[in-house]
Formats: sequence, C-alpha cells, structure tokens
Amino acid sequence: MEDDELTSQEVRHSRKIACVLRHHPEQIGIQLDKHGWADVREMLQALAAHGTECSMQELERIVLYNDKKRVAFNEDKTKIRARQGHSIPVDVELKKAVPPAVLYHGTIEPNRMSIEEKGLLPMNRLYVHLSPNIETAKRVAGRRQKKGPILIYEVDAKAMLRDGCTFFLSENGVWLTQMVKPVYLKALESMACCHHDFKK
Ligand code: HQG
Repeated sequence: MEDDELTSQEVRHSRKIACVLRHHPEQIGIQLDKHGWADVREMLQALAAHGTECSMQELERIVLYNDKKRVAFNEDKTKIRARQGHSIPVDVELKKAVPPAVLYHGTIEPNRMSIEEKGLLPMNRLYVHLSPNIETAKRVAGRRQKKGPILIYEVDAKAMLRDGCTFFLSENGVWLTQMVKPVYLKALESMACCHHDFKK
C-alpha cells in the first residue's frame, strides 16, 4: 500500500468524521461554531469516548489523503471542518464563483419525475451539488445505483447565471447552488444505452 493511501480503518474513521462534521456533531456530544469548525482536541476525545480511537497523526492523514478532501484544518490545526455537504446550518464561507457554461448532476431514474416537476432541490443538505464533468456526475449517481439506473442531467449554468442564480465552488471542486429549476435541466438520454432495463 502506498503511503498516500488510507487504510481501511482510516477510511472508516474518515467517513465517521465527515458524518459528525456535516450532519451529527451531537452524536458524539460536540458542537460546531457558526462556520462549521470543531475543536480538534475536543473532537478526538469525543470520538474516543464513543468508540472511535483516532490519533492526531491519523487525522492528519485523513485530511491529506481522503479521496475527496472532505475535511480541512485551520492554519494551526487546532480546528477542523467539512468543506461542504452539510445538512446543519453553518456558514463555511464558500467562495462565489462563475461556473463553466454547463455543469452536471448525477442521480437515479426513480427521482426523475419529481426532479422534472420540482427541479433539483438540496433535499437534506444546504445546497444542490453539481459536478464539473460527466464522469464525476456518474460517480455521484453510482452511489445509488442499487436503487435504480443512473440518470445524468446537464445543467445550463450559463443561463442560470444570466438569470441571477449564485454558484459557489468548494475547495474540493464541487459546485453548489440553492436549487436548479426544471427549465435549466436536460436529461442525457444517451446514458440509457448502458442500462437494458432503462425506461421499459
Ligand atoms: C435527489 C457526495 C427527488 C438528488 C457526492 C440526489 C456529492 C431529488 C438526492 C455529494 C430532487 C440527494 C452530494 C427532487 C434532488 N426530487 N429527488 N426534486 N432534487 N434530488 O446525497 O448530489 O462523498 O444530498 O438527485 O459525491 O447525490 O459525501 O446529494 O440523488 O458531491 O463527499 O436527491 O455527496 O459527496 O442526495 O450528493 P445527496 P448528491 P461525499
């Protein structure tokens, strides 16, 4: 195994930490400040008290090497937060940015009707997550493929921008926006070729 590859224990711990920092700090009895930061020492102690023994050294490896750079330290490594993906209302000081003309969203067929009626909604998170390319959108959708064939939408980010929508770019390359109205969405039907049971 390469040094920059997380062990399976580190991957498990990294998932737990992302979940605590994005959704459930109360699960281990800690609080985040309004910018989503947790105190590193307090978090490690609280994790240990709840059965997840993670050393500072391991945490540093998780921050550096987790596949999607989900969590980040402050400058002196006394605080830690998730870069994006929260369901709890914190302001992680996302940077506004001008997106490429087209972005993508990966989901699954069973969501199609609702998405095409209501648009893309943040559901349990603070923002809708959009991908810069089809490959990434396919990976995002792939997380749910047990529940249905994948469905990729092209998002007309250029038109959204023109119409006054705001976009944020998280430091790990995920595009975020409040919602995407159906008018800006186009399903990429060619994705269907990969799935024999698509739209029978
Ligand atoms: C769907 C992972 C019905 C939406 C990924 C998605 C991403 C609707 C699900 C990040 C809907 C929400 C986020 C509507 C949206 N009706 N379904 N109107 N609007 N949906 O997990 O984009 O590994 O909150 O299509 O890589 O799947 O955690 O969003 O299927 O970047 O770092 O509702 O999570 O990153 O699911 O994934 P999610 P997502 P991490």
